[in-house]
Amino acid sequence: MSNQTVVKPRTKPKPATKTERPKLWKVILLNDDYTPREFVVQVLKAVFRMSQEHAYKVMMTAHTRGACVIAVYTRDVAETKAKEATELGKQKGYPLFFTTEPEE
Ligand code: TYC
Repeated sequence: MSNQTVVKPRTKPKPATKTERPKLWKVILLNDDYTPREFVVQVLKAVFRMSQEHAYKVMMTAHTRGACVIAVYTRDVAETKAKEATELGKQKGYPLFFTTEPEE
C-alpha cells in the first residue's frame, strides 16, 4: 500500500435539485362572447388531440366559468400549442385566446 491512490467510492446521493423534473406549464382556455362553441371544440380536437366529448366538456367549462386549464406540457410545447390554437381563431377573425402559466 505504498504509493497507491485510494479512490473513495461516492456514496452520497446527488442533491435533490439535480433529479427534479422540469416545471410543467398549464395551457388555459379563456372564454369570450364571440367565438362559436363548435369552433372552440374543433380547435381543441385539432391542437390538443382531444376527443369530441372531452373537447365539448372543456369548452363548456371555459364558457360557464370564464377559463379552463386544458393540459400541461413542458414550457416550449405549452407555448407553441397556445400560440397555434390562438392563431386558428385569429385566422377566422375570432378573439379565441389560449394562455400559459407555470404550475406551482
Ligand atoms: N362563449 C362562446 C359563445 O357563447 C363560446 C366559447 C366557449 C368561446 C369557450 C370561448 O373558451 C371559449 N359562443
